[in-house]
Amino acid sequence: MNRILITGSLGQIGSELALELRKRYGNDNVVVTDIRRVEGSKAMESGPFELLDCTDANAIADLVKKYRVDTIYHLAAILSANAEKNPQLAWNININGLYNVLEVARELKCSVFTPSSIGAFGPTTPKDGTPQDTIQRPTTMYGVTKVSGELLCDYYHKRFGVDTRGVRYPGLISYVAPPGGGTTDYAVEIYYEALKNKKYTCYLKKGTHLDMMYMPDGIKAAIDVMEADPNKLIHRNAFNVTAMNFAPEDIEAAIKKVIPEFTMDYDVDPVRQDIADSWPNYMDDSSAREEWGWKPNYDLDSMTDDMIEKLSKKLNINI
Ligand code: NAD
Ligand code: AKB
Repeated sequence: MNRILITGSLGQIGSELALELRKRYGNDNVVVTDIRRVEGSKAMESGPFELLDCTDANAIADLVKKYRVDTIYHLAAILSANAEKNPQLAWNININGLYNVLEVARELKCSVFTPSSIGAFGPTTPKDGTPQDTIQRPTTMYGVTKVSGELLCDYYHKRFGVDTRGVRYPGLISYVAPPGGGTTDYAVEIYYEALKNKKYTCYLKKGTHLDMMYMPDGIKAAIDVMEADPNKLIHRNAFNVTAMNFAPEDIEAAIKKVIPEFTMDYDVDPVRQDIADSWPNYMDDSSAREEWGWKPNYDLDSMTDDMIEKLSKKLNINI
């Protein structure tokens, strides 16, 4: 793996994944693309950047040829809460965008990383210790596109031999780029509000347990699964991966250990609550652990310490 192209690179994951990939493979070997520019973005400014709309298959193929790309990290997507606001747009970007990437990969012989999500599960999925292979009947457009994407990636591997790989991410928590309109965004916003205002109003209700992960572990998962020995992989796409699971009151308590005056109240958003209620409480990620050695480094307390340290520097706030 030498020449990499990332779609949707200026979002929450890409802004950090691009920098880590450039550190490992060299700035010029990682082409950062997005449908928009983000002024001041290190990912955009530290190496080649191109505007790219993933619904334009020819434009993807042109860039893959121009930079002699052999690996695509396909991150462009519409996340769960935004997908419920505009399901037609979500279908177009999440499905047609992925189809275009897979077709280009088939023709030009690239490997492809595609993230799925805990959103690929639904209310009839076993909620506790959700198995790797289980019932997937999601009730959101995001979930419908994620299950379809998982199947499409498996199909392109089986039918055409494309080296497709991926993980089912839980909610990701980070301080570099803001989250892009998901249901788990509260677990990022809470740190910003704790530092800025010492209080936060949560849109999910007490007791809503969801899997979560700190971004350094999310980046590690993406790179590790792409570098895994293919002979050891029984699954290829959509590996359950998790690092911690908590409800809003648990993250409140973790923040209070560092910022004792922090308080939280609730004003529940029924749309995002419904989405969260349809997702697992926690997944079983033993397939990822067994097949490619997945192991996260951060739990809730170590993530909270690091988030508060990094974010207070970024926001120039003394605690
Ligand atoms: P994000 O919303 O932060 O970033 C997505 C990026 O895609 C944005 O920069 C946006 O400008 C770009 N984009 C939108 N439409 C595009 C188009 N037509 N062509 C090209 N780019 C386009 O999302 P993210 O959090 O970085 O997520 C990346 C992937 O990981 C998605 O597939 C998402 O479903 C998945 N995922 C994310 C999380 C999470 O918590 N962040 C969890 C599970 C799965
Ligand atoms: C979202 O909430 O939509 C994402 C995800 C878990 O897929 N963070």
